[in-house]
Amino acid sequence: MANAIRALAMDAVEQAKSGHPGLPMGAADIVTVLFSRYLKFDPADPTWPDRDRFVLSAGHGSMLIYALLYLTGYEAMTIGEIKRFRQLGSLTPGHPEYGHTPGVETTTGPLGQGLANAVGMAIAERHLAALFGGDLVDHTTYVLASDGDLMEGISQEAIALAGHLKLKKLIVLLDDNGISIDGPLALTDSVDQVQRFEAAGWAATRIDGHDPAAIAAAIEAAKKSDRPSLIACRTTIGFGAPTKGGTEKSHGSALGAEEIAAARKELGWSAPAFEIPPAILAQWRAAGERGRTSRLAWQSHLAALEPQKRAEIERRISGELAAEKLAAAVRAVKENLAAAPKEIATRAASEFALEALTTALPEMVGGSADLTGSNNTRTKAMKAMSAADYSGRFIHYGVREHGMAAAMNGMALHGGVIPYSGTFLVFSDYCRPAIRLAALMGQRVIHVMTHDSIGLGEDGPTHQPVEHLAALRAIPNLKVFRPCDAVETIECWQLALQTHGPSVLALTRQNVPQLRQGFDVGNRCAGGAYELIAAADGAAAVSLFATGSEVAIAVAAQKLLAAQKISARVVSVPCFELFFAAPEAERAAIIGKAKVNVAVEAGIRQGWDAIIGTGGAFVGMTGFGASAPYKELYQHFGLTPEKVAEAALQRLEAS
Ligand SMILES: Cc1ncc(C[n+]2csc(CCOP(=O)(O)OP(=O)(O)O)c2C)c(N)n1
Repeated sequence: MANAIRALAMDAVEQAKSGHPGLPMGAADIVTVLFSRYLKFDPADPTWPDRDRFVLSAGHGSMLIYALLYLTGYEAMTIGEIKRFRQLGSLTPGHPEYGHTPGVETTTGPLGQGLANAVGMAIAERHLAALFGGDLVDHTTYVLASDGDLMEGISQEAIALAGHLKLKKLIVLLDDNGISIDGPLALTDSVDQVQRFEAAGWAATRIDGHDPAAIAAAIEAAKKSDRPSLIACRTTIGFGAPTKGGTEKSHGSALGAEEIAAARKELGWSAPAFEIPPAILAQWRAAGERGRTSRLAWQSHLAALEPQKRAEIERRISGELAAEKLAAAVRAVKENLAAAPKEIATRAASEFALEALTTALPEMVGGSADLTGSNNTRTKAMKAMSAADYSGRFIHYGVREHGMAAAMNGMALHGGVIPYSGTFLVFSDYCRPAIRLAALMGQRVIHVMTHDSIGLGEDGPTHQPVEHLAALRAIPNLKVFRPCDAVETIECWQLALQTHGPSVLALTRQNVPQLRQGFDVGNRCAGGAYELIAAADGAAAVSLFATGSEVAIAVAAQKLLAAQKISARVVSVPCFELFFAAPEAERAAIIGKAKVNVAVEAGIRQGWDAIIGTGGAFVGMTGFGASAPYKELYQHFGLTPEKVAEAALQRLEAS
């Protein structure tokens, strides 16, 4: 059975003249034992909520999972798809892609991410089991990881968090082949992974990864453990390839016809390319049918539940929001703000919003990377999640931004929860690879990123984001919200929750006035930008655009211009991505026809030309910030109403 995986991997990579045969050939025995005896899954229902998760963290070995999907009988994964490995539009892309290939649980390729996603999946499983009971939620998350996964820094954050939370249903199988691209691991690494995992609170063991009995015994022991488990499986990369096996030559290129012929001989595999002998295919298909009974039993159990409980569980699994509850929560917050306007930081406004939102939406699971008090992400009622109580809805992720962001992806992929969490905006760089993958996968994760400009003041340039808004806006399919006041903050929260993809909420440390007075039924942020204040009389000579804390500066600049008889309007731009997605005519109407466009944002100009044009004036940052009280910094860097008015006047004179 394992040789079937090896043959398919060799043949597909050979046909594509591209790909990685070494890992699937080396790890074939491990996954054969796992899929034929332990993994709880049903190819007939790839999204069965109580299935075990299998994460191929070493995504370069994608032929391993494609072979498994074909062999175990996932309908979509035909031999034709295997033959079209790495070709445009095939179900067998270079690295496994979530949402593209049924049976692929997460997109992997950037090493370390899959392992950290799996930690999030295991967290979600424990949390939901605590809420809904072990008869409905009881599955294991398995990871196949490579040496490269464990060399990446993110792996340390992931394993430390998993060990601390005692995620006993997380089992990592290490393809311990001692080879990476440059050659033997001895060139670069001398970590004892068993000791390393043990130190992080895991059960860890080392076995022969080509011995099915040892693999089975280790998995059985891991399933009984009260801790997460590492099984380091000693393997030979490219197992069976007589000259390239055991070396980096089998890692990432086609083996060549001669080597493949010799490998077939060595493995005793005489079937032609892409053909699996019927008896072996039948054994694999039988392995694929093992889970059917438990899937059906699970479904009947769900169907027999009291209707209200069942409906709630089904709603949570589907990711559908309780629309009326959300609308009522948003409305209540906005009515409250209309009745008693608040001059508060948008991070505080976010906490105010969260009090209502987390009550309305029990699926929201919050957190922070050790900045809970600064990010304002924990509401009063939220209990912390711990190894002793997984029902808690707030995760203290520790100082682990990257691991946190990747775990959030895993939680969202698992389903049943909406993860949100916090750090400083400047540390979005520490989360960026995971945010990018959330965008690629279209996962609803919400990053509260506070201290969003020089407005954080005294902590200085190391902590002051300058290029971060532009850098985040550059990621396709990510929404970056920068609300200007408490009302926009709840509106942006609503939009983030309604988005099938990731969002960043960039929020201030410093207080901002409530510019939106009165009550608006609709969500004015939904179009991404809107006219906050129209020109006082006639057509505007100047359009002032701003986001977040700088909207108040634009409003003050408008008054200065009015004193000089210059008519200006103010446009708030809480979300570029929504604005750019609006129909051309709406965008043109919001940009307006003023002679002069001026934008103000405490960040770099990059990206703004699409709104203000290359001829527009930009008042913002051109370099790093400095350490001082924030009001002085705004003066020092010229982010003031006077400078905005001056920029407008200069352009008017020049035009
Ligand atoms: C973050 C990241 N850096 C670099 C790479 C490129 N890369 C792909 S596989 C690999 C290492 C291969 O070694 P290992 O993980 O042990 O896999 P094996 O050779 O055993 O297949 C590297 C550096 C990557 N995919 N992700």
